[in-house]
Amino acid sequence: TAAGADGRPTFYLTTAISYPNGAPHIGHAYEHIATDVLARFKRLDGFDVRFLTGTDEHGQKMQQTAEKEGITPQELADRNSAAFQEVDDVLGISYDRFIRTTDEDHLAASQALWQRMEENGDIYLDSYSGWYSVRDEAFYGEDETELRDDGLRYSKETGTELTWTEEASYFFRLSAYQDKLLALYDREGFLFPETRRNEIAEFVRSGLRDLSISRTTFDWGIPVPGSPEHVMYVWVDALTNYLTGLGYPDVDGEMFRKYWPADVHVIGKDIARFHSVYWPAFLMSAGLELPKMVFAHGFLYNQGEKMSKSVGNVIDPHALVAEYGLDQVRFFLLREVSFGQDGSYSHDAIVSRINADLANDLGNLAQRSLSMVAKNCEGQVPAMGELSEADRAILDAAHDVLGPVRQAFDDLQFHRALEAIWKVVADCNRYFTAQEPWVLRKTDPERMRTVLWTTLEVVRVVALLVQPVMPASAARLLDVLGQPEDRREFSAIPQRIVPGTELPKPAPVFPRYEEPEALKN
Ligand code: ME8
Repeated sequence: TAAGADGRPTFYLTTAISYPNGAPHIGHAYEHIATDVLARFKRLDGFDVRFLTGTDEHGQKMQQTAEKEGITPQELADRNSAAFQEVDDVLGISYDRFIRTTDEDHLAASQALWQRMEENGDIYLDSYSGWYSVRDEAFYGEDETELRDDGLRYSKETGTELTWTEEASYFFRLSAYQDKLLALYDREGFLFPETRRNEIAEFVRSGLRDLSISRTTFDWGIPVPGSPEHVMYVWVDALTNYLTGLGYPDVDGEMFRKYWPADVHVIGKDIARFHSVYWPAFLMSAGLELPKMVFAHGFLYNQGEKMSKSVGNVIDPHALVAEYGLDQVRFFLLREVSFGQDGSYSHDAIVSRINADLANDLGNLAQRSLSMVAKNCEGQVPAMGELSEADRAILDAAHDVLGPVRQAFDDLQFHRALEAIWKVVADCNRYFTAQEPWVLRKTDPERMRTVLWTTLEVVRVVALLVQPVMPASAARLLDVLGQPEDRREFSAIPQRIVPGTELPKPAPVFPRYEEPEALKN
């Protein structure tokens, strides 16, 4: 990783940019939350982070949706891009820039990238005839399509309807990059998880056709330099957003030098091909460094069912947050689903995580220890006496967990990181119960104080570590532990909780979820 001016290592991460042709749903929320958690983790771990997200506003899908609604594509984009930004705010997404592909600087960046690829001899004019899915904004080869009983042709992979398209088009010499791409997957992995990489490598090995990269039958897009009757294929412009976000084409600019290449593009599995085949090929053509990692997460389903407007089971992130609380939703999504696999959302699953993991395990541990301290230690962090073997074991477990947690974050295995932290919580609950500080209160007050100090110290470490996932709840927990703002980064983990620290009145941080009366019967 490159180091910034102040010596801190840099970390540049991005989400996919969403199509604002409809309202944001829980699938978008999932991706943005996961990426946000990684951004927050890296900041707390001493990195100079840049986090980009936004909306992908061009293309035929946007144009068609706007026509149906009787508004201009720009009006549609304005309205829905605002809705996406609002959801990001509700979800606490700590992005540094929300890019819109209709932003002025993005036009310049896309045209500059096009020109670099053209100068490299990778762009030529021809005509395209073939199948196009407006829903997927993707071209499909004949072998990737199927004719159904209704007489229409569909994508085998995504099931979306296809239209026959014939038009003058510029092409990108994708076929020239086959070997380089295969070498990339072999050498660096590049695309994760591995199952996705194997699929993509298989696709590339089976032979790459040159890619149609401009359209002439509609005009909602970025004009091709020198040929304004062509607009760029929306994916060319969309992928370029990752460069625009750093000031491209100013490659000598501070931001670009500092943060490019990206450390990770977080995307969903349905757009792995665009990010791991087209994108690295474009970058190689333009002579730019490649991102270090593309991570394709799985899809989120509603109780195992695909969410769709027609089924009426699309989940609105606002409703979810209003019902369960933001940190609860963030925790649930990352703890419940193995990142990279598909996952399912259900009311029962989220309630069970809230009540078991949060209220019972972490909430009770904090509440039990803090209320004993409030009653028996004058509301101050007690002084510890000599540490027993049991004390040392649980303290070591807490302090040593940062290593595996950091590794899990570097692998984007958020569920593993949380699993490791909750193992410490479970061990500490067992420790607390076994030590019986409520008995020691009468028999050996010094020993009681040592047990309470030890428990507070473990809770402090856990609170520090869960900040990226549950920023507000962790902050409240650190407040009731009397931790100053400047001791909340991971570098503070080895600095033990200071005896004598004044503690505010303890207040429960993780309430149980109670079923509303109406739902009980
Ligand atoms: O694909 N579960 O935009 P998009 C999990 N504009 N993730 C989901 C999901 C679900 N049910 N549904 C969608 C696009 N996603 C392009 C991206 S990037 C240069 C251009 C994910 O609005 C999806 O996989 O259709 C993608 O990563 C993101 O949401 C935006 O999807």
